Amino acid sequence: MSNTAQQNAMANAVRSLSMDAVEKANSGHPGLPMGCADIATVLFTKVMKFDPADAKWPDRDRFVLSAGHGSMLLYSALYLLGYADMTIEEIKNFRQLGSRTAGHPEHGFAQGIETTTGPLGQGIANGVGMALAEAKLEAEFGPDLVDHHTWVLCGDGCLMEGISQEAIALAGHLRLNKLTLIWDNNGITIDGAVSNADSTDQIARFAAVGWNTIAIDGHDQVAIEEALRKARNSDRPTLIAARTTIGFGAPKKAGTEKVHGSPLGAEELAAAKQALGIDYPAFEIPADLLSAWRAAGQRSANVRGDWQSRLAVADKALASEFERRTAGDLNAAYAQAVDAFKHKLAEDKPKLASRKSSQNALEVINGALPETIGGSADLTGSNFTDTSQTKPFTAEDRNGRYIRYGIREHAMAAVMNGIALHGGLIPYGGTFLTFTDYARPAIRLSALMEQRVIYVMTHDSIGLGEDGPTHQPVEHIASLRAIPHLLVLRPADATETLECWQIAIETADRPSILALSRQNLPAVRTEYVKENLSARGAYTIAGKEDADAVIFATGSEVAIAIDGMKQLAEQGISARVVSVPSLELFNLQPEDYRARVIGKPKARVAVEAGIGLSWDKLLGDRGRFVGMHSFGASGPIDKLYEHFGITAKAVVEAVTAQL
Ligand SMILES: Cc1ncc(C[n+]2csc(CCOP(=O)(O)OP(=O)(O)O)c2C)c(N)n1
Repeated sequence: MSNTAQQNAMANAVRSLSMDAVEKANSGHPGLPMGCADIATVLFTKVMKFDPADAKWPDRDRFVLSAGHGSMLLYSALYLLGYADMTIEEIKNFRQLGSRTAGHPEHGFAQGIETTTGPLGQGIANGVGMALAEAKLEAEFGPDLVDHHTWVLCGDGCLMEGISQEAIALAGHLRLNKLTLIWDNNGITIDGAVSNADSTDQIARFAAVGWNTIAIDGHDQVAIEEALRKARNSDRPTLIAARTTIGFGAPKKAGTEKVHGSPLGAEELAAAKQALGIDYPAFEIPADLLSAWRAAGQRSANVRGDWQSRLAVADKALASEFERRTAGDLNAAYAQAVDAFKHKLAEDKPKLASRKSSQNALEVINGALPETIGGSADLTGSNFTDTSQTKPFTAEDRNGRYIRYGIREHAMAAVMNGIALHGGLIPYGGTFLTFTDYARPAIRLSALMEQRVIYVMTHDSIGLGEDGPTHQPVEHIASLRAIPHLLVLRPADATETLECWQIAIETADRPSILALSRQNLPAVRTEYVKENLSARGAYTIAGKEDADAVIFATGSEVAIAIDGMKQLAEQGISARVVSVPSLELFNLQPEDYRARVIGKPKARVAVEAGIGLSWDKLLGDRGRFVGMHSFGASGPIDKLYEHFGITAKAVVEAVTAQL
């Protein structure tokens, strides 16, 4: 077989498996895998650096299938390359419950799936985060240990999504030259021709944000290889616009939306196989083809061996730090530093906005942990996300550890996902809590992928004052609590803020949102306690165990609840205040602890300057909620709390109404 014929046959193996798997599942997207099979064949068998024998090798190239609906492209390649957990059985079980081959690629389901994709455009931003992490770690550990490339394959849909603009503009600005975006330029989406809805000159668009651009025929494997190699040596991120035919090979459906997201059907499938020269049965890749793919899978084994040798002879301290960082473990200095700081807070009892307490905690954490990489979506001076250690990461200086994300909340969150997925770094980033709405799709994916991404969300209530209802979160905390696996942390004072930071840093498999106040908060925790009480989710902060009333409160409202408790005492009514920095963590506590904290009071009240949705369970039928029932308003903070009835007096009334 000629070289060209062999390469075509290898690409057809991807097409064959993809067509068959979609057909068997009677569900899925054959168009993209068939259209991008040539690209995948060249990328995986000739250009990319990876080793199925050690899928997590830290210096592997990363591949992101941003157009996640084309998942069979990735699954076929992983099987053909010899990833142990991507068996032919998994391919046959495409889209079945419990299989590794989910409808869209899910991180953690199989080796070689670097990120969960499906919501279009996210993968582009994840790739930016991975390339950013690579550049930062290369600067820190040197190219002997860190020198790899990030490849992202996207479709027209990814490029239409707004997040793509945020992400590519950031990548161009930061000159992330080890990032290549291959655009499956097939001119088709679900509703038909791209031209029905879009007429962007994508080449001009990418050039405008500082990218190198290359346009090729995406079925010409020689041109593909040349473009990929050029991209790898570029001084800027590169767009490869690869003109392809969706469903390549399907005689009637190729080039149309009919092949985007439905099985070909028996007749068209047989005709496609005939047209492509695929003469072997479904799921049975001939031995010579499979061994050619498997050999390609082994290509970088020596490169990995050389890398391991370099790690073995590297400076001992550098190598062990590299290993700690890639494992995601914390160092001993961190635990000592935060405990010392906790002692200091108990002594000082500072009255500070929790956003300021957060910055103080971060100063200590960043001092101990070089792996934190901070940033803000242009609100650094409000979020207080910078510390003395955080000089900016820029196109010129890769040693910095602060990302100026610009006004790009959505990309910030998805880039942080990419950084976390890459490994070796712990990303945190800030904006106003109300703008979590602008980042929510990526926050949801942080949670779905179980990544340690830390969202520093300040200005967490009407307490922000004069900026008014556009900026005042009301439903946000409740709606974020609705995202499974996300930790929502709302600390009441400086000590709780430190504890919440500890939770966020020490929880390697969950993202955290820190909801922080703009306004000053008095110290409500005045004694040093070694245990991280916030990690219990909720605990009694004031009052006696057998009190008649229990007042649950979070963040800035804990002090109001304590005032209410004191006023109740003057009336001879005993009350207890429970601080609830995290409802999620409280729900995870053993039943006896929960029962003890909740108690059997005659009156139950919850106080939170947001909507009451989260509190129904703790309040039961009779309990009362003191909080927001509408949007906020523009005005000074004390007037707003009064106006919306979030006061100690309101707490007292809510209690007495139940007695
Ligand atoms: C955020 C988001 N919106 C909508 C969808 C549903 N969707 C999946 S694929 C697709 C069309 C994508 O077109 P294109 O990227 O050109 O893919 P191709 O048709 O070439 O496979 C749409 C709208 C999605 N997955 N994510």
